[in-house]
Amino acid sequence: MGSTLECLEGSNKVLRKVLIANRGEIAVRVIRACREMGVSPVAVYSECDRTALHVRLADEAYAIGPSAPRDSYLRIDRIVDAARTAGADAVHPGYGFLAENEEFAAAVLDAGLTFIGPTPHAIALMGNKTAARTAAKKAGVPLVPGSDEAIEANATDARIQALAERIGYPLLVKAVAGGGGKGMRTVQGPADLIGAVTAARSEAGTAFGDPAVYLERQLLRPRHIEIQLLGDAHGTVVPFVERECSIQRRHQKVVEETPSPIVSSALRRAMASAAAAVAKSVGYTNAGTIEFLLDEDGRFYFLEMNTRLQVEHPVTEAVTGLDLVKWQMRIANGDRLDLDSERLLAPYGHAFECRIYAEDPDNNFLPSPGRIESLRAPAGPGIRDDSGVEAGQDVPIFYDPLISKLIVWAEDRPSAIDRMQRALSEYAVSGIKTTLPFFRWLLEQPAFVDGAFHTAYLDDILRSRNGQPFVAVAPAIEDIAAIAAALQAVLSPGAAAQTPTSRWKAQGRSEGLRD
Ligand code: MV4
Repeated sequence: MGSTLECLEGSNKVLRKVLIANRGEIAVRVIRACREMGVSPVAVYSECDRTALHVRLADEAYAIGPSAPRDSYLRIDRIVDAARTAGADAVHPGYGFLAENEEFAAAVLDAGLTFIGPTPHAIALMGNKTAARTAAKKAGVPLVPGSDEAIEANATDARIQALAERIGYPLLVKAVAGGGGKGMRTVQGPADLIGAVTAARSEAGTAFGDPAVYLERQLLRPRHIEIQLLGDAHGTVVPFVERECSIQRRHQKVVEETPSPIVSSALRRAMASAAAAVAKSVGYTNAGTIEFLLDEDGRFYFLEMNTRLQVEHPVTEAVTGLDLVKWQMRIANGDRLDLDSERLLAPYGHAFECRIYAEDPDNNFLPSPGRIESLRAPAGPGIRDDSGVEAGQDVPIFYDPLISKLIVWAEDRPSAIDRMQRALSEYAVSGIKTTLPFFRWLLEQPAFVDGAFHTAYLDDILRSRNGQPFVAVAPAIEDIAAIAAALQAVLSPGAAAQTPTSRWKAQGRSEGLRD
């Protein structure tokens, strides 16, 4: 503990106390990094979070308002006040909430504190998707054909039609202030163009307070592959091995892995240097991610940049052995990135992350908030469970219902799939519905096992299943199976323990006997 603190004190700034402007698993994740560095973590919390894990793990905690995000975790004034009151030196934003809000980063700096993230300028620049495309183009990185600027607010229909003809169909109307698929529309041909632009503008105006949209040719069945990077305050940018994030449901990532099953080391190097070139061209500092689309011919295109630590950062940590949150703090402290760049591009083994949600997969993934009655997380070799909740606690209705991120590492992809299946079978949660049964099913799908998927794969396969349940047997049958398994365990213990002779018996054990 002491040695790291000395290291932090050795450079131009000192981080002794860090306020974490977030909740849930990411607040816990940052608190853990603080602890290991001898830095005192300070929590903030909303009304419903007053007894949350992140509050109990911190050294101090400040109430910042009612449960609705806009009244607490989005209140820049209250969070900055809490940081001042606590005497914090720095603020870590986590992801979501204010993490990519340039006004928040600026307010933290104006209060004389260090923001553990990029500059307000970099956040604003990359938050504007056409400005980000311009930066990528200048850096010599391939772009999907599209408009260089937002469509002018007063553009005539004929002008929009002409722009679209030049780009080609099918195309996408995207919000300039958007990202993550919000305010995006598909256009198959000229007939739906003007309607889509009008609808997208209105959606973007409501969602982002900025109605500006632009056009991009739509790639069909692309993969989503992203490059993590770090930039220090001395001009060094280091890119990492890619993350494969094509398994998404309605624009929400569901499973991430690294390395990608289809990226060669030559392609990895090309994508990594493209990502680093974009970051360098804007003087990027701290952790960021460049998203690419990869088409069926293996060509990649710049999509957008995320100016934050991402949810899926642990898979990168698993195959590189680095702690990205600690590096964020060192960078904010003014330290130099003295990392071996070869090591960052040479993944050791393979890692997956499953985002386990309090949602009912048998009811169209409807959120399932409520009290967690019991919870047993998997453990053992190669397992990491980044969770923000505990048994006896409530999953609030106010926030993203993520319960935990289950990360596994193993020496190769097939073993990592085996290990994830083992971990999922150990995971037992009662009191709320979770997406665990869905993941147990997904990890058995041939396309998943073969790595033969793209960004539309999961939505397509879910649609084709037509709402069939993910748990193979009905609850009444499960109970009978559990009783049968228990009877067998009592009457012939050796046989029961050693030979799960059928699928229903194994099911009976895992579903019925878990409490
Ligand atoms: C695209 C695309 C195809 N072509 N852009 C969706 C979220 C936002 N980040 C951008 N997105 C897409 N942009 C072009 N020119 C397909 C998607 C897309 C997608 C991208 C990444 C991961 C999942 C996706 C699911 C559907 C569509």
